[in-house]
Amino acid sequence: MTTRTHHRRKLGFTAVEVVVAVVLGGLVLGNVLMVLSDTRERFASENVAKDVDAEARRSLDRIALQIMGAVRQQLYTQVSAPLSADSINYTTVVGVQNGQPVISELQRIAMTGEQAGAVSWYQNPGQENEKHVIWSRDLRSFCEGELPNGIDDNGNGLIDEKGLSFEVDGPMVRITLTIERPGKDGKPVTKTLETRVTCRN
Ligand SMILES: [Ca+2]
Ligand SMILES: [Ca+2]
Repeated sequence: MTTRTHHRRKLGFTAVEVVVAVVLGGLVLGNVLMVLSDTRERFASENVAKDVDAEARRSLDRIALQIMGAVRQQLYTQVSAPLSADSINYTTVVGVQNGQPVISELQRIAMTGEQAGAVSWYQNPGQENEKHVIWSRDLRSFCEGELPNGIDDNGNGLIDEKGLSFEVDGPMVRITLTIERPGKDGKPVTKTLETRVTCRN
């Protein structure tokens, strides 16, 4: 065997090695990219779930705080189970003057909007000096698992309750809220929260 043939054989072997290495490298890289893309998709859908969760909590806390500060005798929405209302009118105590509580202007928290519902807060609703702030834009039209059919589909004791519902029982108000956003895969991501608060004033 001459030195040249040996050299050529050596080169040929190296070329096979290179091809194998390239193929293997490609496979490894492909797997790494696949794992990365899976992870990214998982993070993205986890993020939507987290955002929906956070929005539901923030909205419910905001509503609950308002109702807790409401004046019991001036809770103008009195709907009891199995019925519920998608809005509530109330006043709050905003201070004390000469030993007497100072009552706020009329306020309202309501589900508004056509397709995608919104949680709206109003001061002086329907008046010239009305103030309107949207607290959330991702309200589901009906509570999770509920259909407009005259029965309590989701078994929570309320019939056909909306994405935002208030049920008043004396000084206690039960607030239910369902936030929904489309997920990365197109399927809706939904969060339903419920709380019961008592008007303090
Ligand atoms: Ca129900
Ligand atoms: Ca129903």
